[in-house]
Amino acid sequence: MNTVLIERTLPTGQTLQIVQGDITLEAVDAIVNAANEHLAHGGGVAWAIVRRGGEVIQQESDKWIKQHGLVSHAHPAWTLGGALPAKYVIHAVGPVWGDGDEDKKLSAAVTGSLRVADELKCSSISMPAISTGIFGFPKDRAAGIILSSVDQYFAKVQESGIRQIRIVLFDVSSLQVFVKVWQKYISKNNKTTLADWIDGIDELFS
Ligand code: AR6
Repeated sequence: MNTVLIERTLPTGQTLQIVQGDITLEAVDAIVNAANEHLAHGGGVAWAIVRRGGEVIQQESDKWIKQHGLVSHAHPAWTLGGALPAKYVIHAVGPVWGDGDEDKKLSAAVTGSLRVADELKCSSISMPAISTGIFGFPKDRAAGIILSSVDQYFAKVQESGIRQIRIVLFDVSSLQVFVKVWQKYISKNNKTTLADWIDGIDELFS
Protein backbone atom coordinates (compact mmCIF):
# COMPACT_ATOMS: atom_id res chain seq x y z
CA MET A 1 0.00 0.00 0.00
CA ASN A 2 1.23 3.48 -0.77
CA THR A 3 1.67 5.84 2.19
CA VAL A 4 1.55 9.64 2.25
CA LEU A 5 4.55 10.85 4.25
CA ILE A 6 4.25 14.59 3.89
CA GLU A 7 1.77 16.96 2.39
CA ARG A 8 1.62 20.65 1.62
CA THR A 9 -0.99 22.95 0.13
CA LEU A 10 0.63 25.07 -2.56
CA PRO A 11 0.00 28.83 -2.58
CA THR A 12 -2.14 28.11 -5.68
CA GLY A 13 -4.38 25.66 -3.74
CA GLN A 14 -3.22 22.24 -5.00
CA THR A 15 -2.19 19.49 -2.60
CA LEU A 16 1.38 18.26 -3.09
CA GLN A 17 2.26 14.97 -1.40
CA ILE A 18 5.37 12.85 -0.99
CA VAL A 19 4.33 9.21 -1.06
CA GLN A 20 6.23 6.01 -0.37
CA GLY A 21 5.26 3.12 -2.61
CA ASP A 22 4.77 1.69 -6.08
CA ILE A 23 3.41 4.08 -8.71
CA THR A 24 1.65 1.25 -10.57
CA LEU A 25 -0.79 1.00 -7.62
CA GLU A 26 -1.81 4.65 -7.68
CA ALA A 27 -5.55 5.21 -8.15
CA VAL A 28 -5.26 8.64 -9.77
CA ASP A 29 -6.32 10.07 -13.12
CA ALA A 30 -2.79 9.84 -14.53
CA ILE A 31 0.56 8.41 -13.57
CA VAL A 32 3.79 9.64 -15.13
CA ASN A 33 6.23 7.12 -16.58
CA ALA A 34 10.00 7.78 -16.65
CA ALA A 35 10.36 6.82 -20.31
CA ASN A 36 12.99 7.04 -23.05
CA GLU A 37 12.49 8.90 -26.34
CA HIS A 38 11.66 5.62 -28.16
CA LEU A 39 9.01 4.63 -25.57
CA ALA A 40 10.74 1.24 -25.35
CA HIS A 41 9.65 0.34 -21.84
CA GLY A 42 12.32 -2.24 -21.06
CA GLY A 43 13.52 -1.37 -17.56
CA GLY A 44 12.91 0.51 -14.30
CA VAL A 45 9.52 2.02 -13.56
CA ALA A 46 8.59 1.83 -17.27
CA TRP A 47 8.87 -1.95 -17.22
CA ALA A 48 6.86 -2.15 -13.97
CA ILE A 49 4.09 -0.03 -15.55
CA VAL A 50 3.80 -2.29 -18.61
CA ARG A 51 3.98 -5.44 -16.47
CA ARG A 52 1.01 -4.36 -14.36
CA GLY A 53 -0.92 -2.37 -16.97
CA GLY A 54 -0.44 -4.88 -19.78
CA GLU A 55 1.25 -5.05 -23.20
CA VAL A 56 -1.42 -2.70 -24.55
CA ILE A 57 0.63 0.17 -23.06
CA GLN A 58 3.70 -0.84 -25.10
CA GLN A 59 1.53 -1.32 -28.20
CA GLU A 60 -0.08 2.11 -27.84
CA SER A 61 3.38 3.58 -27.24
CA ASP A 62 4.68 2.01 -30.46
CA LYS A 63 1.74 3.53 -32.33
CA TRP A 64 2.53 6.93 -30.82
CA ILE A 65 6.14 6.74 -32.08
CA LYS A 66 4.92 5.79 -35.58
CA GLN A 67 2.54 8.74 -35.64
CA HIS A 68 4.57 11.43 -33.86
CA GLY A 69 8.23 10.34 -33.97
CA LEU A 70 10.61 10.38 -31.01
CA VAL A 71 9.36 11.96 -27.77
CA SER A 72 11.06 15.18 -26.61
CA HIS A 73 11.60 16.33 -23.01
CA ALA A 74 9.04 19.13 -23.23
CA HIS A 75 6.32 17.14 -25.01
CA PRO A 76 5.52 13.87 -23.23
CA ALA A 77 3.44 11.20 -24.94
CA TRP A 78 0.39 9.59 -23.35
CA THR A 79 -1.49 6.29 -23.50
CA LEU A 80 -4.38 4.74 -21.65
CA GLY A 81 -3.57 2.89 -18.43
CA GLY A 82 -4.71 -0.60 -19.50
CA ALA A 83 -5.23 -2.71 -16.37
CA LEU A 84 -3.71 -0.06 -14.07
CA PRO A 85 -5.91 1.75 -11.55
CA ALA A 86 -4.83 5.01 -13.28
CA LYS A 87 -6.78 6.05 -16.37
CA TYR A 88 -3.79 7.45 -18.28
CA VAL A 89 -0.03 7.02 -18.42
CA ILE A 90 1.90 10.15 -19.37
CA HIS A 91 5.27 9.09 -20.80
CA ALA A 92 7.80 11.78 -19.83
CA VAL A 93 11.38 11.65 -21.09
CA GLY A 94 13.89 12.97 -18.59
CA PRO A 95 17.52 13.74 -19.44
CA VAL A 96 20.36 11.23 -19.25
CA TRP A 97 22.88 12.65 -16.75
CA GLY A 98 25.90 13.85 -18.73
CA ASP A 99 23.94 14.92 -21.82
CA GLY A 100 24.14 18.64 -20.92
CA ASP A 101 21.51 21.17 -19.82
CA GLU A 102 20.03 18.44 -17.60
CA ASP A 103 18.29 20.73 -15.06
CA LYS A 104 16.24 22.50 -17.73
CA LYS A 105 15.44 19.23 -19.51
CA LEU A 106 14.19 17.63 -16.27
CA SER A 107 12.12 20.71 -15.50
CA ALA A 108 10.64 20.59 -19.01
CA ALA A 109 9.70 16.92 -18.54
CA VAL A 110 7.90 17.73 -15.27
CA THR A 111 6.01 20.79 -16.52
CA GLY A 112 5.27 19.01 -19.83
CA SER A 113 3.67 16.15 -17.88
CA LEU A 114 1.49 18.57 -15.91
CA ARG A 115 0.46 20.31 -19.13
CA VAL A 116 -0.54 16.99 -20.75
CA ALA A 117 -2.48 16.07 -17.58
CA ASP A 118 -4.37 19.35 -17.89
CA GLU A 119 -5.06 18.67 -21.58
CA LEU A 120 -6.49 15.27 -20.57
CA LYS A 121 -8.62 17.01 -17.87
CA CYS A 122 -6.97 15.11 -15.04
CA SER A 123 -7.46 16.33 -11.49
CA SER A 124 -4.93 13.99 -9.84
CA ILE A 125 -1.47 12.92 -11.00
CA SER A 126 1.34 10.77 -9.58
CA MET A 127 4.94 11.21 -10.66
CA PRO A 128 8.09 9.14 -9.98
CA ALA A 129 11.61 10.51 -9.49
CA ILE A 130 12.17 10.93 -13.24
CA SER A 131 15.77 10.36 -14.50
CA THR A 132 17.15 9.29 -11.09
CA GLY A 133 17.43 5.55 -11.87
CA ILE A 134 18.92 4.22 -15.10
CA PHE A 135 19.44 7.78 -16.44
CA GLY A 136 21.71 8.62 -13.46
CA PHE A 137 20.52 12.11 -12.47
CA PRO A 138 21.69 12.86 -8.89
CA LYS A 139 18.70 12.34 -6.63
CA ASP A 140 19.08 15.46 -4.46
CA ARG A 141 19.38 17.76 -7.44
CA ALA A 142 16.44 16.06 -9.17
CA ALA A 143 14.31 16.45 -6.04
CA GLY A 144 14.95 20.19 -6.03
CA ILE A 145 14.18 20.54 -9.72
CA ILE A 146 11.00 18.41 -9.56
CA LEU A 147 9.55 20.21 -6.52
CA SER A 148 10.32 23.69 -7.81
CA SER A 149 9.02 22.85 -11.30
CA VAL A 150 5.68 21.73 -9.86
CA ASP A 151 5.41 24.99 -7.91
CA GLN A 152 6.26 27.04 -10.96
CA TYR A 153 3.78 25.30 -13.23
CA PHE A 154 0.86 26.16 -10.98
CA ALA A 155 2.09 29.70 -10.38
CA LYS A 156 2.04 30.13 -14.17
CA VAL A 157 -1.03 28.09 -15.21
CA GLN A 158 -3.68 29.52 -12.95
CA GLU A 159 -6.53 27.85 -14.85
CA SER A 160 -5.10 24.35 -14.18
CA GLY A 161 -7.70 21.74 -13.19
CA ILE A 162 -5.15 19.60 -11.32
CA ARG A 163 -5.91 19.47 -7.58
CA GLN A 164 -3.56 16.75 -6.32
CA ILE A 165 0.07 15.96 -7.20
CA ARG A 166 1.75 12.93 -5.65
CA ILE A 167 5.51 12.35 -5.93
CA VAL A 168 5.78 8.58 -5.51
CA LEU A 169 9.12 7.18 -4.35
CA PHE A 170 9.87 3.51 -4.51
CA ASP A 171 13.20 3.01 -2.78
CA VAL A 172 14.18 4.18 0.69
CA SER A 173 17.22 6.16 -0.46
CA SER A 174 15.12 8.26 -2.87
CA LEU A 175 12.57 8.79 -0.16
CA GLN A 176 15.15 10.04 2.32
CA VAL A 177 16.65 12.42 -0.21
CA PHE A 178 13.29 13.86 -1.28
CA VAL A 179 12.18 14.40 2.31
CA LYS A 180 15.46 16.16 3.14
CA VAL A 181 15.31 18.36 0.07
CA TRP A 182 11.60 19.06 0.67
CA GLN A 183 12.42 20.34 4.17
CA LYS A 184 15.22 22.55 2.84
CA TYR A 185 13.05 23.76 -0.02
CA ILE A 186 10.19 24.68 2.28
CA SER A 187 12.49 26.55 4.65
CA LYS A 188 14.05 28.45 1.73
CA ASN A 189 11.08 28.75 -0.57
CA ASN A 190 11.64 32.41 -1.12
CA LYS A 191 13.38 30.97 -4.20
CA THR A 192 10.51 31.09 -6.60
CA THR A 193 11.93 30.77 -10.06
CA LEU A 194 13.91 27.92 -11.57
CA ALA A 195 16.74 30.31 -12.33
CA ASP A 196 16.91 31.28 -8.62
CA TRP A 197 16.73 27.64 -7.64
CA ILE A 198 19.55 26.58 -9.95
CA ASP A 199 21.71 29.55 -8.87
CA GLY A 200 21.30 28.50 -5.26
CA ILE A 201 21.32 24.76 -5.66
CA ASP A 202 24.99 24.13 -4.88
CA GLU A 203 24.80 26.26 -1.76
CA LEU A 204 21.67 24.41 -0.67
CA PHE A 205 23.35 21.02 -0.82
CA SER A 206 26.73 22.09 0.64
N1 AR6 B 1 7.11 3.03 -8.57
C1 AR6 B 1 7.72 4.23 -8.36
N2 AR6 B 1 9.02 4.46 -8.65
C2 AR6 B 1 9.73 3.44 -9.17
C3 AR6 B 1 9.17 2.17 -9.44
C4 AR6 B 1 7.80 1.98 -9.11
N3 AR6 B 1 7.18 0.83 -9.34
N4 AR6 B 1 10.15 1.37 -9.96
C5 AR6 B 1 11.29 2.11 -10.01
N5 AR6 B 1 11.04 3.36 -9.53
P1 AR6 B 1 14.03 4.63 -13.83
P2 AR6 B 1 15.00 6.87 -15.46
C6 AR6 B 1 11.95 4.51 -9.37
O1 AR6 B 1 15.33 3.92 -14.02
O2 AR6 B 1 16.19 7.06 -14.59
C7 AR6 B 1 13.80 2.70 -18.38
O3 AR6 B 1 14.43 1.63 -18.97
C8 AR6 B 1 13.43 4.24 -9.36
O4 AR6 B 1 13.83 3.75 -8.08
O5 AR6 B 1 12.77 3.86 -13.95
O6 AR6 B 1 14.24 8.08 -15.91
C9 AR6 B 1 13.10 3.60 -19.40
O7 AR6 B 1 12.52 2.84 -20.46
C10 AR6 B 1 13.99 5.61 -9.64
O8 AR6 B 1 14.05 6.38 -8.43
O9 AR6 B 1 13.88 5.89 -14.85
C11 AR6 B 1 14.25 4.48 -19.85
O10 AR6 B 1 15.06 3.84 -20.81
C12 AR6 B 1 12.92 6.26 -10.54
O11 AR6 B 1 11.77 5.37 -10.49
C13 AR6 B 1 15.06 4.67 -18.59
O12 AR6 B 1 14.77 3.54 -17.78
C14 AR6 B 1 13.32 6.41 -11.98
O13 AR6 B 1 14.10 5.30 -12.39
C15 AR6 B 1 14.64 5.89 -17.82
O14 AR6 B 1 15.50 6.08 -16.74
